[in-house]
Amino acid sequence: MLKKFFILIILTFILTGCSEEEPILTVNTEGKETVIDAETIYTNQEAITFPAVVRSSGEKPVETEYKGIELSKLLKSLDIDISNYSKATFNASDGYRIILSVEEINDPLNVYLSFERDGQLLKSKKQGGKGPFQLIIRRDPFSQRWIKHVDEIIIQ
Ligand SMILES: Nc1nc2c(c(=O)[nH]1)N[C@H]1C(S)=C(S)[C@@H](COP(=O)(O)O)O[C@H]1N2
Ligand SMILES: [Mo]
Repeated sequence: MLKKFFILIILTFILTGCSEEEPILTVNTEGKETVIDAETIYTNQEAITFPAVVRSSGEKPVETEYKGIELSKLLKSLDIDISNYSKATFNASDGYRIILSVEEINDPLNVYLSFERDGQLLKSKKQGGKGPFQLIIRRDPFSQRWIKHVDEIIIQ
């Protein structure tokens, strides 16, 4: 009886330790906040796969396949019109931040919100990954602006 009780306690600890919060992304336009849940992103009709070369510091370049949604199309699918704004600030959970111009975001086949790499969902920072969402800028080959763990977009 006591043994079962201890096993239960240990299991509870393991399970709460492994449980991850559901990934979300918020988009802010003039104080109006849109919260996008993971399902909306994972099941988006505009998601495509595309090749990219990943250059991580201290490692050889690796050819990979990402799955993601072109950011301009994601915003359109959410009825967020950015045409009257000039820039977007992307914030990551580790404090990293980048700014892109609206022109750059609207530049075709360039800026993607990715959630999968080589068929695997991107892992969170806590799980040792670069996700759950990573911005991929295909025309930025050195990837400094491929912001990992992006969780907030502010349109200004
Ligand atoms: N959130 C976040 N994204 C980031 C960074 C970071 O420190 N934090 N570093 C950038 C830089 S300088 C590079 S070169 C790429 C590569 O990161 P990696 O070495 O993990 O592949 O991520 C970019 N995106
Ligand atoms: Mo870097």
